[in-house]
Amino acid sequence: MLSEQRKKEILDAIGNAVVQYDEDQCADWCKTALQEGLDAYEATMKGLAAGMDTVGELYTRQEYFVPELLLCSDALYAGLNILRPHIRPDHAVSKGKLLLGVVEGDIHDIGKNLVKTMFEASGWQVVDLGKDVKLDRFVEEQKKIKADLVGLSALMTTSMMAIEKAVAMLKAADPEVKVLVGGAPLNSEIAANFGADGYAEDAVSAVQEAGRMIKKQPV
Ligand code: B1M
Repeated sequence: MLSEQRKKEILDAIGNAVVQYDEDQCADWCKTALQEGLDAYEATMKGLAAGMDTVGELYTRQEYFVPELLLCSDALYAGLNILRPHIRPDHAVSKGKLLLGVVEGDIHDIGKNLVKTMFEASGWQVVDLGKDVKLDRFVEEQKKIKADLVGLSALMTTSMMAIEKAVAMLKAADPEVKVLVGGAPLNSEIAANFGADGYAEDAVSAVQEAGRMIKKQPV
């Protein structure tokens, strides 16, 4: 049984490897996490994503710049590739088909990829349109594949305005469509004002919210 102290040591080491953009260290510590029985999702969120939060602070303080952010992202992905196959599905949630993407003007896709990972781990089929996705592409794809949910992600206060447009376009094409939105600048109030049917602040709650949305349970 892993002690709390050892767990913290491993999570801190994973986070530090992201901050120091050390891909090898990050992958090695993620392997150690698995070998020592740490939950893969906990290692992802409290190790990799926590490290990326620190990176964001360094960027805000102008100690890191875009090149460092990219290197830190590479380190995060080196760890995520190790952990992803071990993220356990949550059998309690409903399965369905999700059309997912980051809206136009926004190339941040780490959070969207974590959302995708959690949905897939939970048995959903995910059609991933990627990042910086033109809004009419969401509408066209949804017409073709008729997903149970459309998931829109935005990481910037500027790009999140595209979410409101996308929701309106999707609803104009099909008033029955259900749209789930998320990303750091959003909250449930903004999501509701944008006309979205659901909002989630992280990848796990996104799957739970999706389950609720497709079962049409009351909020
Ligand atoms: Co940039 N960036 N970045 N960046 N970047 C932010 C977002 C920023 C907050 C940094 C800052 O100023 N402190 C800032 C936005 C400011 C704002 O608008 N409020 C910013 C900026 C300004 C920029 C550029 C404009 C910089 C420049 O070029 N001068 C540029 C943007 C270019 C563009 O998009 N057009 C830019 C570029 C980049 C990189 C490419 C270098 C890199 C992204 C690499 C990549 O994604 N492949 C990058 C990074 C890494 C960041 C920070 C440091 C980290 C983002 C991240 O990955 N977080 C970020 C600062 C920060 O967030 N602290 C910053 C970790 C991730 C796990 O969390 O994405 O929030 P997150 O996802 C969560 C939830 O939000 C939620 O679940 C996820 C998992 O739990 N979620 C959903 C997300 N989508 C969801 C969808 C759902 C449900 C939940 O349903 C569908």
